[in-house]
Amino acid sequence: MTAISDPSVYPGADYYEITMRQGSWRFHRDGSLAYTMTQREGEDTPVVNGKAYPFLAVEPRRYRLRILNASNERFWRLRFEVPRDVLPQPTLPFWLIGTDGGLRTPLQMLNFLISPAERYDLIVDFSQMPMGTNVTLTNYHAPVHHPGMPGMGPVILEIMQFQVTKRLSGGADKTTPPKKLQLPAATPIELKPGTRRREWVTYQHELFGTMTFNAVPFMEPSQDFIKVGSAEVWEYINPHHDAHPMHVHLVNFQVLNRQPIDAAGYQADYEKWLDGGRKPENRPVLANYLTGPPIPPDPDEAQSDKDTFKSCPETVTRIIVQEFSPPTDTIASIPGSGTQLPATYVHHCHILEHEDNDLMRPWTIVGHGDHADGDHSHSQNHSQNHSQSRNHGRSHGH
Ligand SMILES: [Cu+2]
Repeated sequence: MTAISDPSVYPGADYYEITMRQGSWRFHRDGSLAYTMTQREGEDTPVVNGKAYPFLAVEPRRYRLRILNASNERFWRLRFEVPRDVLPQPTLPFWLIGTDGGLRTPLQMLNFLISPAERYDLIVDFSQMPMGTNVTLTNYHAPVHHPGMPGMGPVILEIMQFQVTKRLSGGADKTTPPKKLQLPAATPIELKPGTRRREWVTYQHELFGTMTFNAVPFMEPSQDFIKVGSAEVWEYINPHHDAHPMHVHLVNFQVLNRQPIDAAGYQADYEKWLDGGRKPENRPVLANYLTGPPIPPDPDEAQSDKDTFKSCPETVTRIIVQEFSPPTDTIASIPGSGTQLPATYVHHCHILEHEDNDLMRPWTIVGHGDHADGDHSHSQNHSQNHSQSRNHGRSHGH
């Protein structure tokens, strides 16, 4: 990714830059960390760059904030709140200029939802804030889990403050207004007819039981073979009540759409299919469980390249990958440093307890002529297992 602080490429874009690793922890009375998965319900203390409820003195100028959600389980809906007498509206608009897949066309926003491991690259303009104004980064309607349930887990409303107390240095803010920034736009990936679809079902037999993709444990060898250079649509079927931040290694992708499903019906029939020995012809056909039309991606997801996305509850979330191509050329003149095919990568949920237990699977890029499972593609109801179909002995994951 090109640094936008390079004036030869992006004149006027050398904003003051702050990298924010934003998470949340929970502390015992003696200051030690509580493990929220077993000891307490959810984190209750916002932490930015290692400090709880911090503040930062800023100048009345534009800042570039590069935000990583480093929480283990908390989704945030972030916005910048200002005192009532400062603006006609209670929140300060900002510009989104990049996501985890790189830079994008600037988009003015008021708030955004960020899941663990997602990154958002923003320009926030404090130049119209009177000296002494406190701008508070707040979490709006986002409980511990997403979407969560009202009253479940501690609520965090305020995260940190930007205090406009420093004098403007250098005489003036000479940076480009973000609206006029010419950044590389993410070209929408075109969905061509016949693009291979692959289903990833987040499967959990019962609450607190093992979580897997397609009821196959992580340690089982790869069953998914993708022809090098090909495009695919991956359909993440989530029949449960919480969202998962899914991360795919190696490739960037775009969020294509989301579509609501009959979650209980799908889960029941999926279990029946597992119990019946996973016969390919009996696998539940996703199209039969759709309960509404496709929903376009959120504004921050549209026209953005991504490597992490929200797999929403009771929903199929579709992502599209333009080209599965590992770096096969020699890297940094080191002989043999390029990737050799077949090459196996992983994708996983970014909530640590989910990925370790066992919501993570390998997938493999194969060369032309190598074994590939794309031969009976172009349908939604293919078996993930095809000729390798066998019951892995742990079909229930409980
Ligand atoms: Cu998860």
